[in-house]
Amino acid sequence: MRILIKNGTVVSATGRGAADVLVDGETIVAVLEPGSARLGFDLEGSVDTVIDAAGKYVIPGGIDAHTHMELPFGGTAASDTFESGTRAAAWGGTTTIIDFAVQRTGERVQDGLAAWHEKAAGNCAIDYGFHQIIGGVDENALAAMDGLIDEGVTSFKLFMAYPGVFYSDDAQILRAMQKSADTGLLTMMHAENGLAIDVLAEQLVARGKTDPYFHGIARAWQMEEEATHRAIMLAHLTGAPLYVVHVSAKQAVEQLAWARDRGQNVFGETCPQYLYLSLEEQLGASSENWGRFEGAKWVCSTPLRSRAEGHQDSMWQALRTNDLQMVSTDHCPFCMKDQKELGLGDFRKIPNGIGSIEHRMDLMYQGVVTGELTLERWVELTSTTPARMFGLYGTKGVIQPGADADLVVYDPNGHTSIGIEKTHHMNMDYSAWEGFEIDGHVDTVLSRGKVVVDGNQYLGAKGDGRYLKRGLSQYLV
Ligand code: DUC
Ligand code: ZN
Ligand code: ZN
Repeated sequence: MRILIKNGTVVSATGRGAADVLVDGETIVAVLEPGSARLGFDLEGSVDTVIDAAGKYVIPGGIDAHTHMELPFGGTAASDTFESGTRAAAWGGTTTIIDFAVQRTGERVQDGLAAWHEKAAGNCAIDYGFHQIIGGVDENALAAMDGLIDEGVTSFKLFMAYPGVFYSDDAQILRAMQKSADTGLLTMMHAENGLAIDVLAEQLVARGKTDPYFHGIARAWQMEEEATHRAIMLAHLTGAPLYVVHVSAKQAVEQLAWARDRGQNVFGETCPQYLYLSLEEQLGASSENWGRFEGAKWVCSTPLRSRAEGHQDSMWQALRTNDLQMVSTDHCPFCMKDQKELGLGDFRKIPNGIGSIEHRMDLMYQGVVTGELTLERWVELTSTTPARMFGLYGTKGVIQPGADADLVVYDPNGHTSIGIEKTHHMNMDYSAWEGFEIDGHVDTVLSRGKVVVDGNQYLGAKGDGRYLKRGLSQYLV
């Protein structure tokens, strides 16, 4: 199948220009000056499908490098399967995900990874890779980490939060980071001081402060700043490259900037919820249905932060200045019924997570509309840097001959209304983004040369997506 996308403005991380994109099979074979006449033959007549992108942007498909499909967590499991979650991703212009395989204390890393392959294989609408959560750093886990690179899993995540679940103490972190420095595996860190947070949470509940809002009070920004600093110092000592996930506190960004200015290989992502939503709105959230519990829909960790304290502005700024390099979703959806409701009367029991995989490209494009980001930076944050950071660049994250034909035709004159009855395809009974209006629209999505979304039609299929063996990070200094 040969496809020509003509008349569009091709946008990359470094510029934009009028160009036609020729796809043959699964691959981009040419990026051409607009108009085929000068080639001396009828290019349009030689292809099976012509997509007219006049007035629209043609961008590399989005890469969401932080998702949790089917994650068993908080007494339940994330409500999107690989099938439903990757379909929703495709609807929203994301053509690659990197999900987190899980190993817990006492389990074999190989078994955790195999279980994730089992969940995903044959079910995904788009291509997918894995990071490895190491929830129990012991001799066996450390030895098994040597084998991850051969499996195409070139990054692992540790948690300084969630004692008794995924938590690693400093000794475990040190050992795992030594392995990271030896092998080139990228250390990803959930940087919050979980031991102190659990004490604060217990004290709040004992005083009757049980509403969802208090989740954010217990997980104070000092807990994120301190853990981020500690992770940076351990990374400095060991020489491990460090990537801090879901950064939400401005003080944590300051730590990252400080480390980067010293020349350390330290990176960070934020997520749409830390750019748009706030603790104040969570306090105000109430409805007839859910009473004071509605704020549960925004319970995630790290938590939403105070707008009055300037955290959201600081995230946008850091995205501009490259103190933060990427935007992922941390897609970890739960329904309100039977899932978030587990925490009625005790915020500690609310499963932590927000579903956003379908809306990341749109929400970040709105940052272009409002002047927070340039068009090029939008592409860089959502596709090109994720590809480079996680060893996919060249095949993914770029429009050039030889790259996979993962392409999105984005209409800046279109409009997207977000909500459970509107654009929502995620397996959730509410939307954390209800009522958000976007001045743009994902029109057409190609995944490895197959048109999977065409306007309001879904043409993809379960099993279209392939496992991606990733290389080492291409972003290190
Ligand atoms: N944070 C969340 O909100 N959900 C899943 C795990 C995490 O760290
Ligand atoms: Zn996390
Ligand atoms: Zn996560």
